[in-house]
Amino acid sequence: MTIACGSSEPKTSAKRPSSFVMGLVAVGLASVFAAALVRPAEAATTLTVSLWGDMSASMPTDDGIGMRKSGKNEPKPNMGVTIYQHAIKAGPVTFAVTNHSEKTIHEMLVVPIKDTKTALPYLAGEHRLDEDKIHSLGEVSELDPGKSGSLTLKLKPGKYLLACNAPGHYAAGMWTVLTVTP
Ligand SMILES: [Cu+2]
Repeated sequence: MTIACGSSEPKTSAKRPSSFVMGLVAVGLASVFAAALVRPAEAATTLTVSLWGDMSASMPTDDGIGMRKSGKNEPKPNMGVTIYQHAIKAGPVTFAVTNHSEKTIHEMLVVPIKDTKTALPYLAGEHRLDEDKIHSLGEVSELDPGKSGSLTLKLKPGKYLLACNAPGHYAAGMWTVLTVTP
């Protein structure tokens, strides 16, 4: 008993300062990590965007949001916009866009949308979205095959349509939806 007490006492007294030091180190590390985490959040998020596909004879013409008669609202894989992150944090976003088609010029518009069911203003005669009414925030326009371009926007939380508005391309399924979280 006595021996156990005697031997445990120095241990306890030695523990106090060391755990205090450990605590300080932990607080120090935490603030270093906090600082490291805050900075990238303030820098622009980079979103890689791939535009792909070429026109074909059997191009569907009702694949835009809310346009397909079947009610199904997934783009068919004739041409498309592919992103590798479907949800990102609000703030500055750099869209790094590459046209991976073989022979077709594509572009990318960024359009705020309320939901993914409502059809957007569409010029049926011109086979494209009505850019006077959709309020695109910006675009990477007319990329030749193999070319890249970029666009940086400050995005608020919400849903955004990334679409190509070359005639026929949106209706052929050339769009995707990006969610921006608070
Ligand atoms: Cu296109």
